[in-house]
Amino acid sequence: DIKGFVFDLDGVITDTSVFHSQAWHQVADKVGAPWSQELEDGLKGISRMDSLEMILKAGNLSDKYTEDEKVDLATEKNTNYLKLVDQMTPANILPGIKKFLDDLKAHNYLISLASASKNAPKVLSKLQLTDYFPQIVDPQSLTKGKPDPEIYLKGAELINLKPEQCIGVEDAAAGVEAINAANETSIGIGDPKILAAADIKFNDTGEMTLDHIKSQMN
Ligand code: G16
Ligand code: MG
Repeated sequence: DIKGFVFDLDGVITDTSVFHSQAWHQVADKVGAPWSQELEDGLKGISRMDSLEMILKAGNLSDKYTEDEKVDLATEKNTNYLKLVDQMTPANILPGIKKFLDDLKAHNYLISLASASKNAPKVLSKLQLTDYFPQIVDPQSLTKGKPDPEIYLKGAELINLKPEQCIGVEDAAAGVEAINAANETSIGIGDPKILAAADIKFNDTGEMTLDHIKSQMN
């Protein structure tokens, strides 16, 4: 029986993925790496340093920068990103999410957050959703990023559930892969072609209700 939900943040609770892309795009232009929709999609759910590495690789620039210079570039991206986050309000919560979280609470489901973002607590606070997520996986405690299952296993552990008792909710292919590898039930929100591996698929957050989930389970 499902007893809890482990949530991704960016692209599920709110659309910070647009801000991440914008902030990285500025860095890509600066270093002269080519930007594409494919690269943009591939960065979703990927940690900050891994994202930078993907961008540099796309421009064959990986060897051009020292580790220190790479840290500086990643810091620059984060500065760009935080300027955008600072303008966020509860109006940036994606459609249906507030009601879905209220329904989960009303039905006593446990909730945790499995975001790769070190800025997740700040984003939740801007959205005034902090109280819904008493358990947040600390991305600094991870040894591997998505698609490794580690973050989703920790998300279940934080709410004292077995992975099989949890549903993981994602917008990124790497994240769905992580949920499946953790042995949780996966919900993929977005382009069904990109999220083909998800157990349950919705085109957007507004479609995600407890009833719709139940009707798609087995
Ligand atoms: C998010 C984004 C990624 C971002 C990562 C790290 O993951 O989707 O694009 O690179 O967090 O974010 P930060 O630089 O703020 O630490 P998720 O797991 O919330 O989708
Ligand atoms: Mg995401």
